Amino acid sequence: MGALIEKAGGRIVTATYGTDEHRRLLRTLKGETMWPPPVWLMRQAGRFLPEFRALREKADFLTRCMTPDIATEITLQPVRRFAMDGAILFSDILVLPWAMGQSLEFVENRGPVLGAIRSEADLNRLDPKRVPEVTAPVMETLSRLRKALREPVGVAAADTVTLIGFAGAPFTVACYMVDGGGSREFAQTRLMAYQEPGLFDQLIALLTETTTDMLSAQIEAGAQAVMLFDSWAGLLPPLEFRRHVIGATRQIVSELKRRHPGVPVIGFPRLAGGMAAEYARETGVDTMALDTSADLAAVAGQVSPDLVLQGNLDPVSVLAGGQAMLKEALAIREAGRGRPHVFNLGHGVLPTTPPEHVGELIAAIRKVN
Ligand code: 1CP
Repeated sequence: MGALIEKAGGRIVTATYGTDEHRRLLRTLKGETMWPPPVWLMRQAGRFLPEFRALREKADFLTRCMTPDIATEITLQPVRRFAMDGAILFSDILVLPWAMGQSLEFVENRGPVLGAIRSEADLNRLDPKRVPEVTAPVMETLSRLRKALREPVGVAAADTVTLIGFAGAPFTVACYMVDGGGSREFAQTRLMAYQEPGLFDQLIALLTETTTDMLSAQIEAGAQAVMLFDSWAGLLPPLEFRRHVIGATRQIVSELKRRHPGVPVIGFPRLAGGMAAEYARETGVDTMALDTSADLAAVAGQVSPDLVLQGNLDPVSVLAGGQAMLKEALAIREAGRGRPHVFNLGHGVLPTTPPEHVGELIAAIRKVN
């Protein structure tokens, strides 16, 4: 098969695949090697599309996450346009602490602001038992999405798009919970890990357990794969990295595997650098997502040939577009040839990225040669 079809203003947006070839992302996440590789983009939902900005006027961020009609629509927007191989749930890593009762507000041009956790009393005020009820709308969104993706969605054919659930990994979520918002250094969080290791361990343990349960609920609601975003993993030195990144991730993955054998788990230890190979070996993730700084070919030489790699085009190159983007993108695609690889960015797509650049990128990745 493999005949290219043209839709959406004459651009090549997808390819038709024989029956054994559909669900390319799910099959790759389970370890198969595909050429060309499946493709989706981190943070593809709710960021760069004009049709998202229109919805943004309608409700604040948390309301958008918690309203199944809106969250379903935002998740499907990039699929409708580009037939992405994956649809990532529109939600946020901070929904979990908010669901446990931590105050959270998304402030325009500033980002999230949380009531910082600094003491055992603060920690004890969190209530993990509230999570299933508060996050019920997210699970409803996932079941609607799973149903919607059984039919054609825009230029995507029926039953070809893999639905991805996600959570923040414990260390990264703890960063926002302790520092009380975004930061470059998350100094308060790292100080707590050194000065009050007992308290910090309690926080990580709470997040490990609640994240496992929430991801498990996402799988039960229809997610076909789940991803753990550890965006700030690279801030930790090796000993702390082993404890709070590798240790926590390993616990989550092993429990998910026990409850849902066969459901792929993607880990993203951003800026892990020299610790990435150990993360790959020790956590049990099926796929390791690489950030922009990693050399995909070099990492491929350091990890098991069965480990799926995902990534890792610089999001700024997609903002730039043109030959610069295509050259980088095709070099990364080539570096993944002959092994299971999911083409993606090394971090989230930037909000100001022109949608046409994304269209050109997807077409180039899907071109068979
Ligand atoms: O103003 C708005 O409309 C809110 C912007 C926004 C959006 C669209 C936030 C606030 N979160 C999201 C969605 C989101 N966040 C998704 C949805 C699906 C997708 O398109 O991928 C996902 C997977 C996330 C994950 C997320 N949130 C991460 C991990 C990935 C990464 O980019 O490193 C992190 C660190 C966050 C925290 C967060 N939420 C929102 C913002 C602005 C931030 C970053 C805060 C900071 O550190 O400055």
